[in-house]
Amino acid sequence: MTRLLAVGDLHLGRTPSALHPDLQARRAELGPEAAWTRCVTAAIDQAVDGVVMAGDVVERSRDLLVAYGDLRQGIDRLAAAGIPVVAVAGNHDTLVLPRLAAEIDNLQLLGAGGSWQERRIGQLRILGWSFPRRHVRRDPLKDFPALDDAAGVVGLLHCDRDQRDSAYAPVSSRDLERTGIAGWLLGHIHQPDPLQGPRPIGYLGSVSALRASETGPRGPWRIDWNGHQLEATHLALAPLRFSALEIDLSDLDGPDDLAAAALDAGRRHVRTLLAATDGPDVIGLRLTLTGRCCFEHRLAEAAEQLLAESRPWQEGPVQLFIQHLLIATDPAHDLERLARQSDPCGLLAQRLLILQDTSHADHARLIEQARPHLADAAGRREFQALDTELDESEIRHWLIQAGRIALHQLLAQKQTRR
Ligand SMILES: [Mn+2]
Repeated sequence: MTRLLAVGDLHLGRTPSALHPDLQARRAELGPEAAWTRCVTAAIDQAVDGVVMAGDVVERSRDLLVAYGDLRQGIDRLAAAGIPVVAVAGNHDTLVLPRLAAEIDNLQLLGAGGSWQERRIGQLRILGWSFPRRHVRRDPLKDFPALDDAAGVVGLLHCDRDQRDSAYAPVSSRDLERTGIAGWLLGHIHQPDPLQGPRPIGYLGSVSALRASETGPRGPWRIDWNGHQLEATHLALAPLRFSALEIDLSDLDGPDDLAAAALDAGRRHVRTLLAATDGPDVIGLRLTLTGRCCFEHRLAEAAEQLLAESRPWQEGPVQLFIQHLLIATDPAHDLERLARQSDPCGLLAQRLLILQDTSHADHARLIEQARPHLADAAGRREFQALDTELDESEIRHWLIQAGRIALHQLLAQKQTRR
């Protein structure tokens, strides 16, 4: 049995963006440095045999002294617990990571200069490759060593998967699989992959949410080797996370109920999270307002006011704030009237009516017009883990949702111009 803690894109030196102004003073407790301290504690508590880091440990090359203190402190604690640290350099820390490794005894850079290098941790052999310069257009797997025995070998690589023309070490999923090793722990893309199954291959993701668009759990992974296969477990220990929630406004009586609905959605979300994990310290809520709203004409103003004036609030051990509000309600009662206009709002309303009516003569044509565009988006790497075969109801759902958001924004522009 061998256990690792695998750390993805850490970006020490980057401050978390999109925080509420009231939380700015706590920025240091919510960023990558705090997440790193928690990684170190987790590694010691879970008695791992080694910590592996998949690159972009540091945000910028001039951040040697920004990162040195925090990284050093953590690595010293790991050294005291007898836990070695192995890292590969990514495109952000190409220059600074080798320098940090030269300064810190217990930090080993793997695959310096872009040549594959192996290091044993417990029963596992870690095979890593580091960025030799900031841009690398050559596929590093072209030089992957021939292995007599691929059992118990784990690949550690910062790379751009399935983006053939990328300047950030392009590799293909097929070639990763073809190596036949026990698993691949990848850095670069901040959205973590599921890493499920007996042979986990994929992105570890950012260790803490660096942008509001990085929604969902963030943290390192515990990797267990039982002598035959790997098992990956996500440890969602980041102090800050962003969560995308939908609020159905159909039962609300007026704009004054909006804040209570947000409060309720946040409370239920925290309850669900705490049932499964410890939960983060702070959650930024990204709320999408849906349903049939009876105060549609006052909704944009109410949402804007809520976003501008609401302050963070406490829900058990978690502090919440509203980071973003998006209106995607169903303006059904207005559509018929709007559709009689010949301006952009009217044209959009006409199409929304057609999309909502599956028996309309033009319905199928609109869906088929959208299919190639949506298929293109669905094929992008962000959605690779998802099913890219779009069925008609999905296309319809996304078109209606996007149409409603656009219509709300058009109507809001008209109102401000008045
Ligand atoms: Mn990167």
